[in-house]
Amino acid sequence: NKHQSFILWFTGLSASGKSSVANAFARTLFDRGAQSFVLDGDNVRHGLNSDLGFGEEDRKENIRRIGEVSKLFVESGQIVLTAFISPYRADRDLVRSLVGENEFLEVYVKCSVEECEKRDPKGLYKKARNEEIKNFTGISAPYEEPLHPEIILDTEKHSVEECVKQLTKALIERGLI
Ligand code: GGZ
Repeated sequence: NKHQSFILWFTGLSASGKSSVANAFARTLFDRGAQSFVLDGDNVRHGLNSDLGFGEEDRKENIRRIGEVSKLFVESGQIVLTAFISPYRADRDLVRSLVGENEFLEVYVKCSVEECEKRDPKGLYKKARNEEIKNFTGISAPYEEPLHPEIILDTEKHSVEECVKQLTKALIERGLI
């Protein structure tokens, strides 16, 4: 077993680029012969967690369940890439404690609210400003920046391809891939 299994926990604002980088990185891992799986809003919030909304308690439960599912994936030998806002530090730390220090890498996908709002690919920031959507992260709900993330990817300064290269380098340095 040449590859270790671990969780790359992407965290950041809506439209910061979490899913884009995670999916591009999954491709890179595949090319290197490593199995990985991406968990994001599209395959989790619409299925397993379709009963949950965006209040503080529901977000907490969202992350708790994703943490437990990720743990199962790690036990099955996969590299798991999770792409959720996960705005609360305590919730991210809970997942970290669930799987153990060596199997959890927090990846802060850094991008200012201003830039995310400019991108606004789904028009959600606009709706949040109009109060059509309540509790929107960065506008009317908090985002707690990671204090000591293993990796920081600045998508405001760097392209998705550049971020994938930085991620690859960081994991090689750690002997994880
Ligand atoms: C934040 C929301 C909200 C609110 C709907 N706040 O850009 P997207 O659309 O595709 O990603 C966002 C996604 C966030 O779900 P997560 O499971 O990642 O959030 S958390 O970790 O905080 O539980 C956005 C959409 O859902 N969305 N309403 N109020 N994002």
